[in-house]
Amino acid sequence: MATARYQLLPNRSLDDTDVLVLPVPYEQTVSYKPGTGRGPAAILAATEQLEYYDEDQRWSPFKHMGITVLPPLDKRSHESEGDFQRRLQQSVAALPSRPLLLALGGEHSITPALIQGRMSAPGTVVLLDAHADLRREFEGTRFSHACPMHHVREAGHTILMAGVRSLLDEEAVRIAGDPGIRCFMDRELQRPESWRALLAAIAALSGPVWLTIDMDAFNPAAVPGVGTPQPGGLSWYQVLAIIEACLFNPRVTLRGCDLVELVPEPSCVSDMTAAKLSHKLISWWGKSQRLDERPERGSQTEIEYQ
Ligand SMILES: [Mn+2]
Repeated sequence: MATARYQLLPNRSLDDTDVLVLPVPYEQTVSYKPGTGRGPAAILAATEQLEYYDEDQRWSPFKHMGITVLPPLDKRSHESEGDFQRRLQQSVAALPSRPLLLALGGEHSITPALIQGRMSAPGTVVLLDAHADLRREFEGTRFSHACPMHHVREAGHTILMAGVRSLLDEEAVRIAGDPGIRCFMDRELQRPESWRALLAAIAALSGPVWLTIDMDAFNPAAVPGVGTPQPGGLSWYQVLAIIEACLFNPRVTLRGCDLVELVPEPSCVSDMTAAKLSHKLISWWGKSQRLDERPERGSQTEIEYQ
C-alpha cells in the first residue's frame, strides 16, 4: 500500500513545523527509463532504515525539529500538464514560508513551479545534474523534464550548475553566452582547482537560493536508479561537500530544495542514497538555523515506527 508509506515519519501541524516534505510523484514526460513516479514513496520507505543520528553534525535533528510530510501532490487524470504546474505552484505558494520545503520527485519538470511558488524575487538556483536541462521544449512539450532550467532562467533566476556531462550544442552555446548561468562540467571537477572554484562559487552566494538535485548527478555506479543515467558523475562525498557549502553559507537564505528523478531499484541503494541525502539536508539546514540550541521537544519528536 503505497499510501501508508507516506506516514512513516511523525507529522507536526503546519503551524508548528520546521520542515515540509512534499511528495510529488509526477511522471508524465520521462524519455528513457520509467518509474520516477514511485520515487517519493521509495525515499520515505527507505527512511525507515535510517539512523536518525547525524554523524557529521553530531546531533539527532528530529529531537529538536518538527517535520511534516504533506499529502502527495500529483497530476489529476483529466488535468493538463499546464494546469498541474499552476496548481503545484499555487499549492506551494500557500504553504507557510518559514519551514524548509523539501520536495521529493517525481521528474525534474516539477522544479520551476516549486521555485515560482517559493521565490517571489529572483535568486540563485543551484543545480546538481548530469544534464543542463535548458531545452525550450522536448518531445512536443515545454513541461518536459529536459526543460526546467530554461523556465528557471526565463523567470529571472541565475543558475549555478555542477555535474553536467550531457548537453546539446544549443545548450552549450547558451551556457557560454549567458552570464546568468555558471556551469561546472563534471569532468572539469576532477581537477582540484576547478573543484575548489566550485566550492568558492557556492561560498560566495548570497540571498535566496533554491537547491535542485537530480539524482543522475551522482555516478551511476553508486546511484543506478535514475531515469537517464550518464557515465561519470559526482561522488556521495562530493555532493555532501557541495550542499554543506551551500547550507552553511550564512549569507544564503535557502528557500527550498528538491530531489528528483529517482527510479527505485531492487538493491534499494539509490533509494537509500536519496533518503540519506534528505536527512542530511534537513539536519544541516536545522543546524544552520541553530535549531540544536532548542530544548528537545518531548515524546512527539521521537521517531515512532508504525
Ligand atoms: Mn534533470
